[in-house]
Amino acid sequence: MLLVDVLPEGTLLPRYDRSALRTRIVHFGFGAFHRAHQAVCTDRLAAEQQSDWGYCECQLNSGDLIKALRGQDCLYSVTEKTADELRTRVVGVVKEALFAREDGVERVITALCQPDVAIVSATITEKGYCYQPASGELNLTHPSIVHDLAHPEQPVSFPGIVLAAIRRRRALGLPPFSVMSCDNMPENGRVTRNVITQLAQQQEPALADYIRKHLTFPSTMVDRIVPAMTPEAFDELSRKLGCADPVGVECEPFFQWVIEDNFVNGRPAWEKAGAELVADVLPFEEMKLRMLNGSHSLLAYLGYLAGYEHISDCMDDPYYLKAARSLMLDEQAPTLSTKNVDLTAYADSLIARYRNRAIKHRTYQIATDGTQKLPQRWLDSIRWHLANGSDFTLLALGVAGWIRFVGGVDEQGKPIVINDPLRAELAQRVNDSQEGDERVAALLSLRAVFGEDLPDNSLFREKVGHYYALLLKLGAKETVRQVIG
Ligand code: NAI
Ligand code: CS2
Repeated sequence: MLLVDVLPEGTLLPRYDRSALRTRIVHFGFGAFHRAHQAVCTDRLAAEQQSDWGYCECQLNSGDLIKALRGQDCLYSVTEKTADELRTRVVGVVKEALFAREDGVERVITALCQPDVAIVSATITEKGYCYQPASGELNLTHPSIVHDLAHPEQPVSFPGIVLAAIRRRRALGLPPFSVMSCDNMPENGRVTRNVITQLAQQQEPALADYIRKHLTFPSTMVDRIVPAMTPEAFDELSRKLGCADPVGVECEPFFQWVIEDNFVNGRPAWEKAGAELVADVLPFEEMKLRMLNGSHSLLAYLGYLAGYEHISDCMDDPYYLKAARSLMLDEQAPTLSTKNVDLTAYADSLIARYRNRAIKHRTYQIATDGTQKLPQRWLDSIRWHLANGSDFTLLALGVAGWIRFVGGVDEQGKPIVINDPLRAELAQRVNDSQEGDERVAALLSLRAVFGEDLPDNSLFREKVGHYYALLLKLGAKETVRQVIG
């Protein structure tokens, strides 16, 4: 348990009056990222600007963290790490915490219907939105959505729960709130609006109209590398803190949060604590999703296959480093609508962050949920190159690496556990196809990911097939060396 009194000198403690905080934000997804990103920014505001914006944290699918958090007065630590510096802060802006399965979804809906609640935010991973990755539309066949359509008052999905609260607030005459996604999706505000409004449309078209008129869904670009905590990381953290903190996280010092300034019922002055409030987030998120997340995924699949456990290990291989930088500058940068940004300097700063050895960011972690990530990280860029007749070697190599990875067996013949909401479908396609061209064709015809166009594009199929064959023949390390060398 976190013991504030034993923490090392220099730890930043929440010395502000926590009882003055009000629950004005309900956040879904109390994962590593939220704890080290939005909550820290909001904590800075409370500490430095006497802000009274506090959180109710909600978990939908696992409760251990919520239990641990409640056991330590809703406090937890965030430690920023570089090779030679550690900085710990204890975050105090959480007022209450709920685990829907144990506390009951009714408690979550009641929390959302507190009159002071002005913002609902989320870091629930791409799959939490129950959308079709290729189109950004609600997946009406998703089991949780099928459930919520049948039981609108006992919903289980994020869109279903938020919708139930919107319905109730409207009936009670309470002001509407804004719903802000902080997940790595393109136009995450649009996706969030789509899934909630489309669910409403199925249940009660008048409610869908109300949402269109009265709610806003600000988009955000979020950036801070926050690896999942491992047992070893927790042990090391306990040694540094002088006590255990089961809710603690570690992250890099870098922090970026660009927010579309479009809130219906007020917002914290996040710009006073390091965020940027802008009219249009799209150029920022496109740049970040394609250059950072796109290169992360390339390193994740090809790095994992090569036996590199962490992103920083990939950076020790000069060919991998060069491949990541070349993907950013030669294949992603030209596709961007971003203006007035020095993309070379941006790429160099990303490489410098990837080299931070104090951050143990596993390639396996980044490789999870590939079906939800590929469209925004690679596939829109591939479409751009196909339309412009330009080269997309590394993007095609990345897709080939993903196919090799979801094949489920590594280069040493050991099984790879595939973590992906479409894993059953992936496994079926793998099992029903022969290794080689047939496997490539089976996976590229997954239209929920590759859309209606790419599966039928012969240049795309040929290029991916070519690099897949090289990966089988030479292995990932040698393929990257040959392609980039
Ligand atoms: P995490 O694994 O620590 O947390 C995932 C959270 O999502 C948990 O709270 C979990 O309960 C929730 N969740 C998972 N599936 C869900 C579902 N179907 N419905 C509702 N909630 C669900 O992961 P972490 O690191 O917090 O990342 C979460 C997301 O934050 C990422 O997927 C990404 O979109 C975004 N992000 C993460 C960054 C990082 O470096 N970790 C940086 C930038 C963005
Ligand atoms: C990573 C991101 O897990 C992943 O897929 O690419 O979480 C990445 O660490 C963040 O977006 C950095 O801001």
